[in-house]
Amino acid sequence: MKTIDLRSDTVTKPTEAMRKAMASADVGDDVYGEDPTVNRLQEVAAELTGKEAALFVTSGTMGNQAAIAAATRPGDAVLVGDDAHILLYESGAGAALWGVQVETLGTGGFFSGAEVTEAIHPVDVHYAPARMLAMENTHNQSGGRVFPLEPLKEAAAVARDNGLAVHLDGARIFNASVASGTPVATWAEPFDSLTFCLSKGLGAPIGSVLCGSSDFILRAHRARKQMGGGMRQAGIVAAAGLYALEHHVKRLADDHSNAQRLATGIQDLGFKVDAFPETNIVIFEVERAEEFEKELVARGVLTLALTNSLMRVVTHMDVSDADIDDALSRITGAAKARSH
Ligand code: TLP
Repeated sequence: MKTIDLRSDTVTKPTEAMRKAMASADVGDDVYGEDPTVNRLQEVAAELTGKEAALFVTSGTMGNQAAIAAATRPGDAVLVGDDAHILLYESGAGAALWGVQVETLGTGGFFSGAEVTEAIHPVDVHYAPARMLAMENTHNQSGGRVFPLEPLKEAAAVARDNGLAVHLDGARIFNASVASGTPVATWAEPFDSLTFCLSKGLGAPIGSVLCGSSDFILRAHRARKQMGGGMRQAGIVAAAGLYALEHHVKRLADDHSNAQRLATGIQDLGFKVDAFPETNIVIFEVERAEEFEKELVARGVLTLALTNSLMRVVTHMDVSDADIDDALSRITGAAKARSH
């Protein structure tokens, strides 16, 4: 029985063609800035996002943290939507590495300009001064929802008018772009900086890119070094990123339609789907989710229990249309076995 891995879009393995591109990559020592493939990836990323410069980093987490380092000082506050990756899943790095306090606003990862205004405290010694607003698009924990462009622009503009740096955790910004038909550069425009991940839906084995102004990237580069993220012949992995940007963007639409099919099937079984998927993530309610996760493992379907009542499944390039049908029939089997 083939295992169908729906835990995350991070689980994909490089294709043969991607491996060939990696094997033949021209490389150099990137700590000296001499890796032509890394340099090319950074140029392509800057161009795609409409920013001056870019920095190849090991992960989305490192990209977000380098951005925080570049824009804040210890004791500053970083504002994020609730359930943001920066808050929940970066192992407290903002506090541990840069001494910042992460504060939340809005609900379900979304907020308005008025909520940004409200979240920025007046100048008063009691408060940690808000120095950065970090938004997340698509928003992971809400089921890969796209933060609509107009409210996003408004929230970013309010933060900027109040002197905050505005960062986008765009781990899945290509999903937002494909789902909306709006270019990545348009989604990036309201932000001083953004990260996007090559190792999620785009199917590369490693890597993210942080983009911003040349000055900002210079500061972030230092933070990357401090985190031990200076890689040497990194062109081997940058080549996978370049390959992914060239060949794996349009196909994200297939992941989105697969997620919708999965959501419909799951809903038909009587589970409540949190929000009908706009992109590649489906979150649904299940009693004793941790137990259900194990019941599905026994049937060769890997999922993620986010809490004991919420499960997440994610579509990606290593699950085919037929795998979705298969996964649905195995989930149906597990759900029926429960009701007996
Ligand atoms: N998310 C992972 C887990 O860490 C939860 C996943 O499986 O979805 N921003 C967002 C919005 C993310 O979803 C992730 C990864 C990151 C940043 C961090 O990327 P990595 O894993 O490359 O550090």
